[in-house]
Amino acid sequence: MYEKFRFLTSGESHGKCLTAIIDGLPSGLEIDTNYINSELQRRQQGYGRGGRMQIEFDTAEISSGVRFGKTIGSPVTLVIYNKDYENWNKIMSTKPEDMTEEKSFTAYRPGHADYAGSIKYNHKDLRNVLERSSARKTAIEVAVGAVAKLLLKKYNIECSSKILQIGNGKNEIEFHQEIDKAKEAGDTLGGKFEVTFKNLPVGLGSYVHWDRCLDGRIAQAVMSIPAIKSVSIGDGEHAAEITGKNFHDEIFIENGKVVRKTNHAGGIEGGMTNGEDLTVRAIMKPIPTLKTPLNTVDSCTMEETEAHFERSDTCAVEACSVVAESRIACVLANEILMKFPTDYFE
Ligand code: EPS
Repeated sequence: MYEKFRFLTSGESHGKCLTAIIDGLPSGLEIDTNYINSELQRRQQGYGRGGRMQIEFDTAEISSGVRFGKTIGSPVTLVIYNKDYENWNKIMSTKPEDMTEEKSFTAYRPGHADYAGSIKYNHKDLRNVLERSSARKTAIEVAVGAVAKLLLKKYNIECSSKILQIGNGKNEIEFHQEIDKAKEAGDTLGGKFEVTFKNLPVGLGSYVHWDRCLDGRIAQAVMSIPAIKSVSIGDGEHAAEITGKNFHDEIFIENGKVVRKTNHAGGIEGGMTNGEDLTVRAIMKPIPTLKTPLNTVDSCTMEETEAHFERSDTCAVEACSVVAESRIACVLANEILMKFPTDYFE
């Protein structure tokens, strides 16, 4: 299927850099690097983040597709250099003569990609799986998402997110208490968040084919963020308990305009935007790298052992909500460019 806004990323967690190539941007779009970098800072923050965030200060370099602050219609390349690479350059070297076993590990970490990834790609050293499966790659996705958000701003579309739950905590004070408790116990926490997009035009997505349904596309984009285990639209997570009379958003007319008094549908009916706010909720599982290691098996000895631990976040739900905003922004940027095709902005 032909997509308008496409991108690919590359880069390992402790490699030299993370890179993205974005294709399909019209020319004349102003690219505000301060905005991209402020989004990258948002992703680095949040109570419960770990040691890596003390090392990195993510900023994006634009190396193609932009001239004098505006896109020129050619692919846009973004690069984020990993500051931590200076501590890993021998271990992550691309040269065969630098081969080392330093930082190799062979005990599968439960909850991570290690077990299936090592079988799939035939790796003995699980470092080869960890490096790309790490959530570090979400940094470059947030940079791409910032560009998508700049495009959406041209159409007055705005987005935000909020944390709904962390552990058993339901407000900011409780979030901090829950995270402190987990950290002290050498444990980790997940949580639930909500992303909202406002001012979307009616009719993004379609009901005509399963793969054009916008809710399906959003679910795929959010579910594939590392550690996400559940995605719902509007009040979808409660739809089993609510009757039809109370669930569906009745339609009224006010000053000649179609209006709703509720938004249980989360802005999507029939796989299309209906003009109401798009609301997406997602649940992140607890970070699977634990200071108090989980039981596992060593892939070399095939004996039971404890999982490998280097360092980790206690909780990264706030960062994850920024990643989800970015992924959804990319889906919507694509839909906007399909609905309102243009090669340039004046
Ligand atoms: C992350 C960088 C990683 C992890 C984290 C996300 O850095 P490092 O492995 O050097 O500590 O902190 O990734 C995970 C916890 C994970 O399970 O993938 C980042 O930049 O967000």
